[in-house]
Amino acid sequence: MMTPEQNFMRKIEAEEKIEPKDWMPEAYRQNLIRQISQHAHSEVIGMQPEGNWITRAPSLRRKAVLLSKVQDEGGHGLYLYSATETLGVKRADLIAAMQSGEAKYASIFNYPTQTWADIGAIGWLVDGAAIVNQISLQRTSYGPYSRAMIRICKEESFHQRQGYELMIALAHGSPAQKAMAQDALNRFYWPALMMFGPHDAESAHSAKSMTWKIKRETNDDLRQKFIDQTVPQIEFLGLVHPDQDLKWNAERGHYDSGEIDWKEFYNVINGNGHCNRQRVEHHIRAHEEGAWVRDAMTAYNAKQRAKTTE
Ligand code: FAQ
Repeated sequence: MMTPEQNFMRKIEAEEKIEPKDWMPEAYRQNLIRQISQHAHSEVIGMQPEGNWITRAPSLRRKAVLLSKVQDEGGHGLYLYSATETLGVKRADLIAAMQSGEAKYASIFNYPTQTWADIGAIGWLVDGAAIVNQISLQRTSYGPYSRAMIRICKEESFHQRQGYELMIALAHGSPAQKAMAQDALNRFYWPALMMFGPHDAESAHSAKSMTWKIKRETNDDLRQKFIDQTVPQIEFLGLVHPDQDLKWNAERGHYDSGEIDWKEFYNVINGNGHCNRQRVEHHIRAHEEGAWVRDAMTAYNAKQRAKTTE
């Protein structure tokens, strides 16, 4: 007879998904709540940098594409909050933890979007980095998270393509447009590498998350994939690679990279990036302005329940 713990590890080893009603170690549950809720917060906060450009998109086509992309990100946040709620927590508590600064969201969304080219760079590099990570997470051991990732990746690949297509238009446009594309690449390249988190040796949660198959590949391995795939994309655009130390390493079969500015990374994740305060304040304001919608839904649900129990 197996103990619940042994049965849990048997399922993990056999690549069977863990479902909400299955027994799971408390630390597994807590680690999932932490990661999935932070992922949800990232999707929702991630609407702000691009939302900033919806009213200023240069054509109706670009505006429709951007509007639709930003709406998708909101939808991803909702699936991910629902996936987190299957672990026995309330969405309102998760949101309160993000608003108080107790729970993090991806560092990248604390950088400002200064020009229209930044919208291209975000789709190409930020969604591109998110996909590399999320493809791997499609095989995560927790069923609801894994299924959410499959759908989200389909939408993210459209996001990545629209961003790259925008960059092609700028990079092959006038000299001023090409310069704008280069500037956006220079500003977003390093923060995109930071999205994969600290080096494996510094990553507090990785070892446990890999054993439990919450994460399937390490921070450094995923970052390397992204670095390697981005080099030919930069070449195709005819832009200059922002990493002066980048070199092909034939022995490893990968590019060697310059070092990330970890001081900047920790500064941003600890709340002191360029836009941290602005992002959270905006979220709180929008949340408060939407209180009447939540109140109306609660009242409606109470009325419906009263009707069915009459
Ligand atoms: N930013 O021990 P680790 C998107 C924190 S989706 C902020 O390595 P872990 C779509 C980490 O949370 C982007 N914090 O942690 C989109 C932990 O803090 P804690 C979001 C970071 O969990 C596109 C501490 O540092 N994607 O972009 C970051 O094993 C465009 C120690 O780190 C996901 O969330 C960071 N970059 O590995 C939307 C994917 N890195 O909790 C709109 C799912 C680390 O102890 C527009 N998440 N930290 O206080 C993951 O894969 C993992 O959670 C990692 C971090 C890889 C992010």
